[in-house]
Amino acid sequence: MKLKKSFFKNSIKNIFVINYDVPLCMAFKAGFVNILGPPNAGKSTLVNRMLGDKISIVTPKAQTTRHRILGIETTSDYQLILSDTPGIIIKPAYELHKRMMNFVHESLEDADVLVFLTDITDHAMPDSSMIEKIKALSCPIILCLNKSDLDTKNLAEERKKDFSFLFPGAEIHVISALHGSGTDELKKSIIEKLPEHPPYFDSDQLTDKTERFILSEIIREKIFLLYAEEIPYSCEVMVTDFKEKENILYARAEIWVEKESQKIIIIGKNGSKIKKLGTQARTDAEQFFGKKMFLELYVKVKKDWRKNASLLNQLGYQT
Ligand SMILES: Nc1nc2c(ncn2[C@@H]2O[C@H](COP(=O)(O)OP(=O)(O)OP(=O)(O)O)[C@@H](O)[C@H]2O)c(=O)[nH]1
Ligand SMILES: [Mg+2]
Repeated sequence: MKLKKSFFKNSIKNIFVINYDVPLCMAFKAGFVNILGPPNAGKSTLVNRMLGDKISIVTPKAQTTRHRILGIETTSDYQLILSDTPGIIIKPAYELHKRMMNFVHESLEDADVLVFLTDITDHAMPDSSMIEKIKALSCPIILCLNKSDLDTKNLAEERKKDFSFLFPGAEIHVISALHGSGTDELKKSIIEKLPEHPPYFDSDQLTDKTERFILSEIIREKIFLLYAEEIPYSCEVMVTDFKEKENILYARAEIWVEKESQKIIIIGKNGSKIKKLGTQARTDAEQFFGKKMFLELYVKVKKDWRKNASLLNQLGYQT
């Protein structure tokens, strides 16, 4: 018996990968591999590396990822469902942070394999409630010490000892998600641990997210890279229009800020800053979607959106 091939939801390529015929036999493996860890540890970089496709944005600033984003790889033997998650926030300051942490807690609940990833040079250990939650899991736990390329003080052995003490028996990998060292071995070990299960998603699906979401994230990545201090954290992006006409994509997005003063900063002198933002976002979006794009950006003040439950609901942050 063969799985029915999925139909393309729309003609935009790249969200979907090549169709494989997946035999629905008992040896097929599928499972959720949920990647958790502190902000800035390299979780999104690792997901992109293991998928070989950029589905999650990466910046040098902490708290870049705000949602749970699935990256799916299907072969004739397995379906690997990687969950990128927001970095663990110990003391949530806003309702937004609480909603981000809901994605983390959800990821603890449905993991078939849990990957806890930290920066090898960061001596902070997970907080005690997170340790207890991870220890209580019945699924395999893999610890990853990332950024091994920055380990000039040979911290690996010491950090391995610390983590084996916290999670006795857990497998530990020392990797560099950025440069790819140790990531093939990690992926192999993860796949070995997947349970036998039929695929959860169509074999040609790369992510659970929509084109609108992907575009909003591309714009948000550019905001994180182009603006300083509190600006990236005060911004959210909502794509309000996304359509294709004669092989060209037309998209419109709103950048939400909390205050009028932030709107002025986003726009810049004579619109120079927002123009740069638009150009960079469009270039990346065209590469991702494989089509030319017209992108219109608008800046809107949505007072205290980070604290506003109904605006957060609208943005897809679950309660
Ligand atoms: N040197 C080095 N830098 C890395 C490595 N992995 C990730 N980074 C960098 O670390 C920064 C954060 O990476 P992300 O992948 O966004 O980290 P994250 O854990 O997803 O961060 P949040 O989404 O904020 O929780 C980026 O500048 C990455 O390029 C690595 O192996 N070595
Ligand atoms: Mg991230």
